[in-house]
Amino acid sequence: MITRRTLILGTGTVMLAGCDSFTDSPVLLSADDANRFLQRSITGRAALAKQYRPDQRSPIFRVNGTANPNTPEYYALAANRFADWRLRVDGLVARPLSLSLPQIQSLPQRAQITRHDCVEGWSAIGKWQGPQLATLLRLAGLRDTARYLVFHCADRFGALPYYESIDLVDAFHPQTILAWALNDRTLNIGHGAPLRLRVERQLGYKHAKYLMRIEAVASLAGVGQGKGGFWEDTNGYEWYAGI
Ligand SMILES: Nc1nc2c(c(=O)[nH]1)N[C@H]1C(S)=C(S)[C@@H](COP(=O)(O)O)O[C@H]1N2
Ligand SMILES: [Mo]
Repeated sequence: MITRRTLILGTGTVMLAGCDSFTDSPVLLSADDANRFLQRSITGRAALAKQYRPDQRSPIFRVNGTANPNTPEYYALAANRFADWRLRVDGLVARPLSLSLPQIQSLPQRAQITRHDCVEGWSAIGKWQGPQLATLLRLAGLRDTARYLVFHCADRFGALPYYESIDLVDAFHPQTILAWALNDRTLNIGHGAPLRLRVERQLGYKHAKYLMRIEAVASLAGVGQGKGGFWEDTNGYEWYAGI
C-alpha cells in the first residue's frame, strides 16, 4: 500500500513519490503510466457526464413513470402555480431549510445539456437548469453523521410514496442539480414540477421528480423498505445505478 503520494510532473519522467509500505522505495512511473493513472482517477465517480450541444437536444423528451401525482395536496399546489410549495431540507443538518421556488431560482444556477437513460430502453437529451444540490447542502450545513440524501416525492405508486437516495459523492458532484427548467422552460407537471433531481452519472429512476423534501440521514435502513428507493424496494433495482 502506498501511504503518501505526491505527483511530481516533469517533462520526461514523472515521479510518484511516496512510501510503499513493503519496500519503502519511491515509485517511478513513465509519463505514459502517469497519464493512465491520472485518467483512471478522473474517470471515477467524480468524472463529469458528457454534455451536449444545444442542437443535439432531442425533439421530444418522453415523460415516464408518474405523469401527474394526482393527490389532493399536489393538485392544490399546482392550482396555485406552486406559490405555496416549499422544499424542505432537514434531517442531519444544522439549519433546516424551507425554500420557495423563487428562492431556489435566485441561488447561483447551473445549466447542462445531458442524456437521460431509462432502464426501460430509451434515452433523451435535454437542457436542465437549477442550483447545485451542494449549494443547498452548504446552506443547511450537513452534520458529520450524514451519509445519504433522501429525496421524498409528492407522488405514490399504489400505496407507496416514490423516493430515492444518493450518497455524498453524488450529492456534491458538480452536475447534481435541482432542476426547475427543462429546455429553457419552467418544468411541466409531466417532467416533475416544480423541482426534480438531476444526478447525471446515474440511470433515470434515480432522478426523483416532484420533490417535496430532502432529508439527510446516516443510514437508509429506516427509510421506505430500507433499500434506498422505490424501485430498489419493490423491484430489486440497483441502488447505485451508475452510467
Ligand atoms: N417522483 C418520481 N420520480 C421519478 C419517476 C416517478 O415515477 N416518480 N420515474 C423515474 C423514471 S423511471 C424516469 S426514466 C424518469 C423520467 O423522467 P421524465 O418523466 O422527465 O422523462 O423520472 C424518474 N423519477
Ligand atoms: Mo426510467
